[in-house]
Amino acid sequence: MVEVNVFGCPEAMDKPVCLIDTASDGKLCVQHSALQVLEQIQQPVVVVAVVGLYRTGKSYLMNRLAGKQTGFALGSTIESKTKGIWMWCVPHPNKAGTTLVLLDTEGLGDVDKGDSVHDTRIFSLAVLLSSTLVLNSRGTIDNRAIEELQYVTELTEYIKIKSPEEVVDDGEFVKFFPSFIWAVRDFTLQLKINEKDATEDEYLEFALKLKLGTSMQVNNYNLPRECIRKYFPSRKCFTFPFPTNPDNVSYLETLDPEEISERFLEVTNRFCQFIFDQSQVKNLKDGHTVTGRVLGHLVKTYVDTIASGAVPCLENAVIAMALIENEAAFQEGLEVYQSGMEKLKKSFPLELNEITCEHQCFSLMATQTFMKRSFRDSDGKFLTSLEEAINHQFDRYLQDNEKASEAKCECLLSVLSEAMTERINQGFYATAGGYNLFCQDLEDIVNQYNTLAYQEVKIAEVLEKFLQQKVAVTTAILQADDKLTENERRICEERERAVLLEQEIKTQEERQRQLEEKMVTEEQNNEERVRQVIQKMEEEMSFQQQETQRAMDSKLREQAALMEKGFQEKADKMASEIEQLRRNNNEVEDRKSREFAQKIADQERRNAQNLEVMRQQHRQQMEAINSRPRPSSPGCSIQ
Ligand SMILES: Nc1nc2c(ncn2[C@@H]2O[C@H](COP(=O)(O)OP(=O)(O)OP(=O)(O)O)[C@@H](O)[C@H]2O)c(=O)[nH]1
Ligand SMILES: [Mg+2]
Repeated sequence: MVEVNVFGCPEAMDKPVCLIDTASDGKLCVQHSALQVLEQIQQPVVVVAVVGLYRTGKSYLMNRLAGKQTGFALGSTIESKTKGIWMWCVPHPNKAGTTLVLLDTEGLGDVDKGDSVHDTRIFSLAVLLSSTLVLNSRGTIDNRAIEELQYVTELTEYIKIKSPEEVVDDGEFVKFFPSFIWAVRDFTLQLKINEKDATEDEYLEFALKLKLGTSMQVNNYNLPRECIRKYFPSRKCFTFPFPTNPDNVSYLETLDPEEISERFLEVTNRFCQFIFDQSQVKNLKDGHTVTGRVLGHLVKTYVDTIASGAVPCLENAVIAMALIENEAAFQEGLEVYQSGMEKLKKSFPLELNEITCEHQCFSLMATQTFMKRSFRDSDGKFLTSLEEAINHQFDRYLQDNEKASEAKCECLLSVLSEAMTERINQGFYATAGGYNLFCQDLEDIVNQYNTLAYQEVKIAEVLEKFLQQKVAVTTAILQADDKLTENERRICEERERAVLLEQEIKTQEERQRQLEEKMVTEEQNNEERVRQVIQKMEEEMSFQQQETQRAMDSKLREQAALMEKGFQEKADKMASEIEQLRRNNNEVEDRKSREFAQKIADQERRNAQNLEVMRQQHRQQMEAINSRPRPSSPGCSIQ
């Protein structure tokens, strides 16, 4: 099992594992242990997949990308070696905090196997899962090499963008497809076009040039080329010379560097460096960054879809991912809040403002954590659930704090009144002048209590209860005090009631003050949440724009190239695709703007509703306080 450190980065995946296999019934299936590896990688991933005919050195090249001589198994016979899709996760050599996921795929076109549907599935999975697709072939990029790439022309049957039922909609593939690199192995020709030196990229462009004409033959010639040009947002080519002398080639992985051609090593290094520098982090449709964990879900979703006989659909995958990720984002956010508050709970009872302050801080952290992971929570359903769950928990923590405070206040009063209770039990106050003594003792207790418990949320309520409990004793002592006249007794009784009433009002005022404090916190929290929602929405919008821009640039480049080469009709078709892309994008932006406005409005409405509930409670408490007759002259002792 791979070790993963606290940052969710694989530290010691010392060899590749099988990610997708073929079950005995011939269906593709995901390897659970590989998903477990991905599940633990919380970092964004750059995914490089290699595809191509069998026995062309794909696994060897992937090992070079992992910086290793061995790893993905190489075969030295003519039989195909790699089966299914294998995966190797290594720390990205250039981009800190990013994991490089290498996907080595089963060789295509194995005559023994002779299953082209299986091959196209492997090919389309590599396209769907990678951010950079390396196409590996041997010899030259001639017509045969391109014809062998029929898989590209079949992608419209194997990948859908919006719904599994849609008829061909490949105009938007470029938005979601990986960058494309053609690695030509054992390239022995001179890089010259029309007698002039050419770069590797020019060589690729030359090979992908379309032919003028409309005959079936020309169409067949053009189709794979058009697909490559149209689907992939960027193209790059590397031509590798023969790696070593023919006798050694089967033992490449065991050779010392001196035995490998310098030119070969130079191209290999340049190839690796290009991938390390230029390969982008994998994004989902809509721009959400793919982490190892999300990649695992993606693999499972796509493979299960294929195994069920359906066609993987990008939009459905995003919806499925959003559901999984938003649910997980909710849990993660709540855990952040809970673990912070649980630590705080150890120091309960605390002053209310200490708790609200910490609540504010943790609930902000929880929302941030949620926002970081969530995406496409367009109606704010998950964010609302998080808010509600946090508020619910907050109320529970407040109650826990109140209970702790109550226990502390009760304990304090019991200690402070111990001597007085003793005196009551001994009949100490049951004498002439006893009432006055009792009142003085009680006043001392109350004063000390107020000094010691001034920070307690339950200070007033517990004192009120304490005084209520003493009413019977107080009355008995008052009645037993012969020193007092009937009239004085009445006055005293009157004062006793006033004291109780005053304490009751204090309790309510304290509750009111606490509610006000909560309201202020809530209002600040709401403002912050709205700010975070806006920020997240702007980020999503900007991703969307970048994605469209990338597709637009690629299409404009293709259109210009077509016009230059005289393919007016194709260029016009491309122009209408560009127009369609622009229209779609405008529609999506409009829809998103409306969704965003709605989401903010909903958020604000919810905030207002919450506050209104509190305000109402506040008003009711206020009315209760105001409806109480105010005590005229509080005090408990007759001086
Ligand atoms: N001629 C030549 N042979 C190579 C090159 N790179 C690797 N090989 C050798 O070719 C054989 C097959 O290499 P692999 O890396 O297993 O090829 P593969 O494309 O992964 O093969 P499959 O998994 O069967 O599709 C091994 O013996 C390698 O040593 C190369 O650039 N040129
Ligand atoms: Mg292989």
